[in-house]
Amino acid sequence: MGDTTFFTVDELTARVEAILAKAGLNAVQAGAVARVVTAGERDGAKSHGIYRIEGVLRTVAAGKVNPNAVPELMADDGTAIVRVDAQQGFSPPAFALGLPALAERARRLGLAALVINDCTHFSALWPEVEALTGQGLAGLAMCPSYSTVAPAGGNRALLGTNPIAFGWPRGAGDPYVFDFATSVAARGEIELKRRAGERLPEGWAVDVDGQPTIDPEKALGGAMLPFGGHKGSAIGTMIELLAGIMIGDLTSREALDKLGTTTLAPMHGELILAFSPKIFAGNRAGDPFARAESLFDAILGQGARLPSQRRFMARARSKAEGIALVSAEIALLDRLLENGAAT
Ligand code: NDP
Ligand code: PYC
Repeated sequence: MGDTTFFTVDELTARVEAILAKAGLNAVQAGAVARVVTAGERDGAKSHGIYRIEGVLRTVAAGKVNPNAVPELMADDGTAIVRVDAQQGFSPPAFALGLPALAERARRLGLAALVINDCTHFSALWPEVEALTGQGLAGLAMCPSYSTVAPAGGNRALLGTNPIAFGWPRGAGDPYVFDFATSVAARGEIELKRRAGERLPEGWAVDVDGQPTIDPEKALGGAMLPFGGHKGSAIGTMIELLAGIMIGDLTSREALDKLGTTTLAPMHGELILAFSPKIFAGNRAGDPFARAESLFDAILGQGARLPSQRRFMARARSKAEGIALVSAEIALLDRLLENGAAT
């Protein structure tokens, strides 16, 4: 395609990092944020790729995130819980800081948790669980967001889009990973449809009066719906409890009250659990990794695909050909470097 330019991961990371550094982020923040944004583009996960940079810059310009934050690892309190204070910076550098201690404790104890407090959060969660599977561990990550989702049976925004991600290691192969919002779709998907002038599928959202809508503008002004009715609603509520209230951090409603807008990235906490399948299996019969492979084979044997398969294929394509950006996306990067975010 004549409209497309290809970048290596290093080239795109450097380009994004330059935009973030010019906007005032220190090296710790700019580097970690640039890596997750670039990973989103590399994996064809557009709703959390370069489209997110503008929101990051707006949040910095509004003074709602600390661009100079250096996250702090709290002293070991003898429990299975590793704590990182993000110092009101973005979540990716806080996770990077906590990961070694989380993995070490999970390998030693079988189960460990990483609590990140006071982080500004805009990213996908698969980077977290994939980092754990890369160390032979299973992982579960979750966080609130800001209230944009009505509980099942309700009609006003209360819960967040509250993502949850799980990863299981598969040796040298790609891990089993799923990562999704507990709303019907991520809010980023609705924003991308608005920009593209597309309508929403039925059942995604209600307008400000609580009436069903397929208009992205009205959906953004109203409330999104949980996936799977009462089931998604309950999982979204669990995330508010575990990754908000239990870790002494903000719920989605509190995060929105504090921020006052959905146009900036919210500040709250994140919870990541790490499991050692070997320790959990103990002396029980059967190797857990081999048994997992037979489960995956049975799923694939029915013609189904595993979650993240599309993403891993996009990653392989990006590795072989480079990360493809169209001219409008390159113009966006140029504009953000030149002028920062439109206010
Ligand atoms: P999707 O509904 O697109 O679902 C994503 C997951 O389901 C992926 O693991 C995907 O794999 C898998 N999947 C999709 N279709 C199939 C299929 N047919 N068979 C098997 N697996 C399938 O995601 P969402 O829109 O809900 O969320 C997108 C992203 O937004 C997530 O990464 C999430 O973390 C992020 N998010 C972040 C928030 C935050 O506050 N930080 C809030 C909400 C969402 P594949 O990728 O291979 O298609
Ligand atoms: O896509 O729903 C979303 C989202 C909210 C905050 C970050 N991503």
